[in-house]
Amino acid sequence: MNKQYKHILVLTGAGVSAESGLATFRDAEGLWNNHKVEDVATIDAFERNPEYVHAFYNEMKPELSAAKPNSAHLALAKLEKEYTGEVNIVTQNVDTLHEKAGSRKVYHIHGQINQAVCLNCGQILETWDAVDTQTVCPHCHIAGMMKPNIVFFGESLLYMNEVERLLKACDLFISVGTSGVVYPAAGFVQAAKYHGAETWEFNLEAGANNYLFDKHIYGKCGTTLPAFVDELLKSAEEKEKNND
Ligand code: BJW
Repeated sequence: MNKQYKHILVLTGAGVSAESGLATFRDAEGLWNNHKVEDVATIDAFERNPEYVHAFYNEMKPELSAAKPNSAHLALAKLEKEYTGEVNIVTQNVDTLHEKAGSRKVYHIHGQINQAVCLNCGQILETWDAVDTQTVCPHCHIAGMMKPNIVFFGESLLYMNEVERLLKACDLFISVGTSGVVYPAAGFVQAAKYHGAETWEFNLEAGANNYLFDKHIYGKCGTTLPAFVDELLKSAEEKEKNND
């Protein structure tokens, strides 16, 4: 690796948490295997049957709360800590494994499982406990208006102003463990490329938008990412030594 990057932007998807034992969405044993997407992951579903949607996400909480970061999450945290340039993570995941690994600059564009948002006042309630249609908002004190802070199909993504700024600024864009089918996240690579970034894909296999990447590293990211991060850090160290 002979280039020194100043702004690295990492987009992660469910595949980065697969080696922590968490199901992905679209693989054979995927998260939605026993559920219809339109029953649990759309804003219409929530409006139609909030009890059912709350129950689906409440059921997931204990597993996600207990999950431990794997070597891919740890490698990204190490990169943020030790790399001379800036490193930001934009994650589609609702788990908190990047934070558990020690990453600080993490943007959850599809929300977080351990949060609920009040549809009356916008207040975020942070909790690993179950939230339901009786839950009272701690801010406006109205009951029955809390929604899991998860971005459903048909809803706007979170932190998009920040993400647009990061996409313009980055000179290396890395995508890890995402199938590249859900927009607008699947289009971030195109935006980064348009603004001049080098683009790398880490996945088990080619994602739907793989033609937009300059480099492809196929294999389990728990193995490929630590090797990539070590190489990046080593090359930065050598450049510093040689005063390049
Ligand atoms: C490994 C690995 C290992 C495994 N190592 N790799 C433009 C064009 C077409 C449609 C649209 C568009 N713009 C908007 C839309 C509509 C829609 C959309 O994209 N639909 C498509 C599906 C067609 N998007 C939206 O509605 C978004 N909102 C929006 O755009 O608002 C404005 C708007 C609305 C309506 C119309 C137009 C504009 C919101 C999207 C919200 C997504 N939310 C979800 C989950 C919700 C609930 C839940 O958690 O249950 O977020 S969907 C789901 O998919 C979840 C994920 O974050 C997301 C992405 O999945 P991800 O992470 O890629 O997982 P997988 O399973 O698909 O892939 C895993 C990958 O890992 C695989 O490739 C494996 O190979 C790999 N892997 N193990 C490396 N060890």
